[in-house]
Formats: sequence, C-alpha cells, structure tokens
Amino acid sequence: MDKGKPLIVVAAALIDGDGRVLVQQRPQGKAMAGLWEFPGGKVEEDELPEAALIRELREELGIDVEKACLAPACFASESLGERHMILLVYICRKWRGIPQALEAPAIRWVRPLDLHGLDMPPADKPLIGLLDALI
Ligand code: 523
Repeated sequence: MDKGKPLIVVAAALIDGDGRVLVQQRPQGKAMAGLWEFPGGKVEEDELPEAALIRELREELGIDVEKACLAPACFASESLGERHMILLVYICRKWRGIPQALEAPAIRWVRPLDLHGLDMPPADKPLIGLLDALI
C-alpha cells in the first residue's frame, strides 16, 4: 500500500535544573489519548523542524525557546496505520517562562528513571534510555 509522504513530528525533552524531564498527557479524542509524551507536534508544510517545535512549545506550554537551545537527540519511526511517522526529538535545557498545561490535561516533571514506568507512545521510548545516560 502506498502510504505517501511520512508525517514529520517533532518533540522536546525539557530538562530542568534538578535533572527532571517534562512529559504531558495526550488529550481525550486524540490518538493515543492518556499516554504521556514529550511535548511537540506535527511539522507544517514550509516549516523547519526547529521552528515547528518552538511554535508547539509556545502553544502547548506557553514557553519561549531559542533555536540555539534545541539540541538534536534522537529520532524514531513508527507506522500510524494509514501513514508512517518520523519523530525528531530534541533536548532543551533553557527556555523563558514557566511551562503550563495549556492544551494537555496534565503535565508532570519526572526523573528519567521514572519514565520507564509511564505509558508513553512507542516513538518516544528510544529517548528514555538516552536520558538515563545524559542526565
Ligand atoms: N506523537 C508521538 N509522540 C510525541 C508527539 C508530540 C506526537 O508519538 N511526543 C505522535 C502522535 C500523533 C502524531 O505524532 O500520532 C501527531 O501528534 P499530535 O497529534 O500531538 O500533533 P499536533 O498537535 O500537531 O496535532 P493536531 O492537534 O491534530 O494538529
């Protein structure tokens, strides 16, 4: 079956001064509702991945991030059923503002080790082991 162009999605692991990572819960009505994900979303046509992530972090959490503060960390690919998805994940340790759950039902700051116990989308999982080593 021709799945067409893959969907490009970006996400960020925001790491605070205590080495905790922010995850947000996917809203009811969306795919994978209730799972805890690294914040982010789809890259629009004519958008660079970093610009998409900066936009999503402003919309979802109300924070401002500079491109220079987004460090590419890993990628993952998954089949969403009718489409393939490529998830690009960045690490970010510096932003302006205090993250708030503007779109998600909840956000949480968790230690990397505690990510193993959370239900997360399959594409987010490769980052968990990486964060254990990085933080
Ligand atoms: N993922 C995913 N992990 C992850 C994100 C941000 C997204 O696996 N950390 C998947 C979930 C969806 C697809 O990527 O299958 C698009 O994410 P979504 O729905 O959060 O993207 P938005 O916010 O751009 O979607 P709309 O609100 O529908 O525009």
